Amino acid sequence: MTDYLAFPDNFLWGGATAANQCEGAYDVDGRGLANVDVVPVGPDRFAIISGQEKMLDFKEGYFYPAKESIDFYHHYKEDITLFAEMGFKTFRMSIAWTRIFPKGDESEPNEAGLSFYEDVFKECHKYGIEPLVTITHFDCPMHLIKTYGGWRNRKMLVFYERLVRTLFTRYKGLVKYWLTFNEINMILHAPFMGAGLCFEAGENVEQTKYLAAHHELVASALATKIGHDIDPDNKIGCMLAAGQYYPYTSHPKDYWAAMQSDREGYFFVDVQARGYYPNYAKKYWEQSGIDFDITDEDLILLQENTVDFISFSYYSSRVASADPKLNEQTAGNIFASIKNPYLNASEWGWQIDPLGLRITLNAIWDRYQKPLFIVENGLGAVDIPDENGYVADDYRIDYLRDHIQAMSAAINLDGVELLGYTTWGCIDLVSAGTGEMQKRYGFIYVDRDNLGNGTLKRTKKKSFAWYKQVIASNGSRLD
Ligand code: P53
Repeated sequence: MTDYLAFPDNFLWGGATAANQCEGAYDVDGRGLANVDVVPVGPDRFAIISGQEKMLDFKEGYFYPAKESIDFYHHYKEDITLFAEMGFKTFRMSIAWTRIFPKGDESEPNEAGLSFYEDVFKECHKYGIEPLVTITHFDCPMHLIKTYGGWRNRKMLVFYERLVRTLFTRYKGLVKYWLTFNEINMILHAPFMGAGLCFEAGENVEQTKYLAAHHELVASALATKIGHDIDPDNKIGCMLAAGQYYPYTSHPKDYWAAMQSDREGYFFVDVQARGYYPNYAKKYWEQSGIDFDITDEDLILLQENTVDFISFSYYSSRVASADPKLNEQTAGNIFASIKNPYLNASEWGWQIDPLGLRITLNAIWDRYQKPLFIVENGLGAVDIPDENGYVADDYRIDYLRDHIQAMSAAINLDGVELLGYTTWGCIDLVSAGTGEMQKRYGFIYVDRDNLGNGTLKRTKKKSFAWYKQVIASNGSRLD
């Protein structure tokens, strides 16, 4: 009989963060400025992260939450101790490119930045925690944006190659699990955040986005090659913002709309996992007049350097419709989705769908048959501490329990191969979408508000003890 709640012995339980959303110390030890630093909290944020409004420097009258964030830079020992107390097997984090190459195009790296991450990795290993490192989590050095136009420029490949070669060489033996680009499909939805792109009036935005995507895909293959060359033990993965699209009705046109929306994301993984551009993409470019240079060397690189595993974030399923009127209502969200009448939503309107995680796991597994890794999942919510500073976040426990059950079903009942699970924002951090601090995901509360007030004190929430028990029981105790 199948044990419904069994997880593989070496299953990698843990939590996930990203440099710009937790480190702070934006100008410390030689760090340079990046796109992710100059995106403020507030109503302009969406226009800026999507490249419609240019903000290439700090401006008076705005608050920039990434400058200080939760100051993981100076608290990492304390924070990793807490992760260890929960029993983390892995900790997902990202490297700030501008700590290693402050401008991006230098020939020599910044030693202070390199040694910071070395210390962090060593601290993880002290507790038997395996680092899972995202090389690029939405960040692009500002100098590369101003001078070269971000990922629309092929020269980015040279700078990225220098970055990854430096990282793989320096951290050989300390890091084994790597992700090349966080949510690579974000290029299409928030291109300033995803690829350092701002658009000029009259520019063919779609063409530029796919050109930048091509450069990132080649860069990802290059990183995979270099990573394997430097250490054959390295496991290198891609990363997709996932969440299956459902058709709004059973009308075939709605099913078709859902399939097309799914392909916008799978397009990237099709290349990274299979090694070549899918026909539907080539045909779409042809029909939309999108045309850019792809060299034979690029095609060979893509073909020969597919990823070892596929990682993804999952917060919610999505809904697509062929009706343009319905689609209009969702404009302004990073991922367009019509409200699903069968699901409840978070305070930020993200629909809660644990079965959707099982569906998504199966869809990706069926498509690629490569090991999967859920590297983000969780509930962003307003937490209200009681008079002792304690947060009883049963709503978060419920969300995670339901998703862990769905994951277990995918493994045990469907035969999906899954390497691990890292919940998003295991310690409260700044939201990527809104820049708010009060959209919290953590097991650990951090005393800081949307405008940067607070002591940065860390306090365990109710979910802290709960997740500790989940990990200690290898997923069999979810009560
Ligand atoms: P926040 C939108 C939709 C799906 C994933 O998001 C997304 C986003 C961006 O908002 O990004 C990932 O913080 C991303 C993380 C991010 C997390 O989801 O807006 O990889 O950096 O923080 C959650 O609630």
